Amino acid sequence: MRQPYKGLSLAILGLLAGAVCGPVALAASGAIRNGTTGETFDGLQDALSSARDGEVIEVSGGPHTGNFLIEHRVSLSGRGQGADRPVLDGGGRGSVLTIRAEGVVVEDLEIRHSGKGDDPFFFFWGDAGVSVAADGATLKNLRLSGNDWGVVMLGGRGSTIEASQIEDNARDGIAIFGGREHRIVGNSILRNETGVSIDVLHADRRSPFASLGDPASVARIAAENAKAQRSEDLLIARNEVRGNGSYGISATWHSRRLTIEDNVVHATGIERKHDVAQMELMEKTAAASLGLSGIGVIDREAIGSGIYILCSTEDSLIARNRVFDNLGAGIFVSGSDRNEIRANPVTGNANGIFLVSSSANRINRNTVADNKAEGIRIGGGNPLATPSADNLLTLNDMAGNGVNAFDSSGRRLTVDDLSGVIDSLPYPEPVKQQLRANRSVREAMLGAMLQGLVPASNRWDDGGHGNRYDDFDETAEGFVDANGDGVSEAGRPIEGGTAIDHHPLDAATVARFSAAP
Ligand SMILES: [Ca+2]
Ligand SMILES: [Ca+2]
Repeated sequence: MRQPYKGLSLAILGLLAGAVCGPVALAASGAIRNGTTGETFDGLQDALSSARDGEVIEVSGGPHTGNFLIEHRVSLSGRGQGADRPVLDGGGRGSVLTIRAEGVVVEDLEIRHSGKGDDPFFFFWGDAGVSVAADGATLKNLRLSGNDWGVVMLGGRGSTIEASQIEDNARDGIAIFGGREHRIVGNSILRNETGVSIDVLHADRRSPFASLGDPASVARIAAENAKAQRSEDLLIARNEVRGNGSYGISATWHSRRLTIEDNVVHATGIERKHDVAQMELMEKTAAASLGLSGIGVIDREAIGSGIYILCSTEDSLIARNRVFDNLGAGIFVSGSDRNEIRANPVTGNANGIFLVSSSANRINRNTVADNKAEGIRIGGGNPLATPSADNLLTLNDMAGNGVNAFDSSGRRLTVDDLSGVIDSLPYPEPVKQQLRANRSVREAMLGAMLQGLVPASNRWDDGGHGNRYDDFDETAEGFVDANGDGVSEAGRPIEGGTAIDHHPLDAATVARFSAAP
């Protein structure tokens, strides 16, 4: 009769054993602790949810797997062993850490393995290691890798990302949408799609690009663009930005008053390759929606550039960045006005500094050397692009470039210059064949287009001082300095058009001016 109870006793013993094991399990998860109150937690989310403003949540051990949300003004601090930081792991789903409260600090953690969006067109923001939609966040000494996006910042003001490693994320390392006064300082940002991207914030959580397939949406897109919050007053400084796929640092869509300074930007498009298939898919889809041929949605000349500012990025400073050995240009400026590009050493890129359809920029004191094609180039391959105007270039030191200086803005185009763009014109194929075959047809049909292409001019000197060209700084090369002041009385024509530097400098003179504060 007592036999059945024996089994029951064993079961109870088992339960008791489980209970005895309890404190052991708690000890392991005592890895999560409210450092302010001393309370320990089994789960990180419990600790974050119960914390009050001003408290510190300490994390060790791990990996802690899940999606974590911070809705209070707390600090989340990793307590690692030596150089190993405790790990938050998204388990391949969602954003790993989401910040929705002001003044949050996250430090000394590794954050990895977010979900990966299957949207091939980048229309949605997708999942991130850290997603911030709040003011005044501080992220420091983090390692973010293997996420879809490293950090996504949606709006907000006054957040800082510093001293962190942001590596090998599928999309951008740090993506800022409509941010104000954020500081991105002293990070290493390696082998992401783009290292740091700065863009506008649209209200409906995606690029309005996504709805281009719907013709009725065009007006809505325009309205959204007008409402969208641009990025302003950001500081991107002292980062190493290496080996990212498309661009090292990019800024677009009316971003303004950015300061991009003292960064080292190299091996863009080389350590990680730009995803050509992805680009063509995206381009085709966008173009089909717009009824275009699909050529030129993405500017191929800019791919692999170290620093790329485009689409009305204005009133910004790009200074003292070391930009070298990038697949594309060192610094590419497209459709962007009133920026200052100053004192950057730009070496060993395809082009050094490249401007397309950009006006009233100041480009001075840059050292532009050993770039394969042009050192400083104004005007791209597309003859239909609006010429750049009123840029001022002074005290730049150009040496060892394929062509030191090039400026096609002042050239008046002929009908034959347009031969190369016939493919992209919105005409039926038989008309294009006529255009290709018959000059008088080209004259008749493209003449009006030419009338609209007014040449422009840029200043390659300020009336007293121009730039130094190593192929025009000695008497044998045409440099004439009768009064010995280091400034040539003979001007140097700039290849590609009609521009002239009226006051070229010799090497000693440009060095002396550039050394001045
Ligand atoms: Ca020389
Ligand atoms: Ca002189």
